[in-house]
Amino acid sequence: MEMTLRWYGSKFDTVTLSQIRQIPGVTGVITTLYDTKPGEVWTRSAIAALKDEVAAAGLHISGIESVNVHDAIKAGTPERDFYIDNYIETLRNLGEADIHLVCYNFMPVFDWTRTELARRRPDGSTVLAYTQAAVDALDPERMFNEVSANSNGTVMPGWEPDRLAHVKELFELYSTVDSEALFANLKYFLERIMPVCNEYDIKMAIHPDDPAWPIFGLPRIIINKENILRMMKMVDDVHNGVTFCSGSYGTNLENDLPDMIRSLKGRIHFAHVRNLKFHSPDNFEEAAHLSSDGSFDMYEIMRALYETGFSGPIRPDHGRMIWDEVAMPGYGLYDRALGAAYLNGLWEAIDKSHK
Ligand SMILES: [Mn+2]
Repeated sequence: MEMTLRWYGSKFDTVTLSQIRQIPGVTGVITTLYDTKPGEVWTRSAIAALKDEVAAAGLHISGIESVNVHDAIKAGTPERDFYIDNYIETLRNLGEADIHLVCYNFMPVFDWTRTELARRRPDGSTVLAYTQAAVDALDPERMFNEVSANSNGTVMPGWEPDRLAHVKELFELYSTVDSEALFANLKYFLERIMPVCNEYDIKMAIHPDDPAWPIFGLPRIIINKENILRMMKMVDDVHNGVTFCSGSYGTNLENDLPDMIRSLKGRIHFAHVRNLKFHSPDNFEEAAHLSSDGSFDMYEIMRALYETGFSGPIRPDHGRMIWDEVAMPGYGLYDRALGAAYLNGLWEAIDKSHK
């Protein structure tokens, strides 16, 4: 595995590449062209500039998170072929730049959803949190407003203010899309992009839906072992793979995370490893990465990745806000750096115990 950190680009991130370079064991970044819109072609010059900037800091691009999928593709509207052609062109441009990993998600309308962006924990840190009761009490428009008002001046991925203006239209777009239709639209998309992925050896890594159940009446399919195995089989190509995100699949306590990792052997191309603390099955918050601070056995998660021969990039995921840092919720420097050091320590111990 390679330890990495997500970085949104110098225009958007409070964390600098030179800070990332000083986290022990971190050699790459997972990044994106954050100001491109879903459906837009990523130009070769923009990709080259990003690559050069990262290289100048002594790091490299380990993968892209994300190339977002346009809603026309997810909803299967007549315009989808136009947007898939653009997606293919972006993949070709990334392949030409020697970039071989692309994370994406197939969630309708919303990216990951939390109902609190700064819940205070007993140690004084603040974390992202979720309660089903709060989602049930909110409508989607209010949700958008609250997220953008509490993001410390940053733009949260998937919660870009310009999407708010279209939230009603977006819901209309999905009014006839159930989970079977969403599966069919995903299959159509994957079958069309697999040739270019094979040509350039680009591993597509779908991110799970978060939380791992339908919200606001919208279907969600990348939520459990049964569905992800169905997706792997429906387009059975190694380039159709998975981002294993412990914090997203882990939102559903019925998901056995190490068992899921083992069942996806060879198809996990990217891993997000983080911990959650549950107060009840539908009230959880994001803990420190350390096992004892949350509800997951992080050693067993890392061991399952190790024993299935995982060789892709791994990154700590949402961190707590600590030591008075002001940053995008979940994406500060300090707690993610602690997470990277901890995950590296687990990996070293597992590696040595296998020798
Ligand atoms: Mn994730």
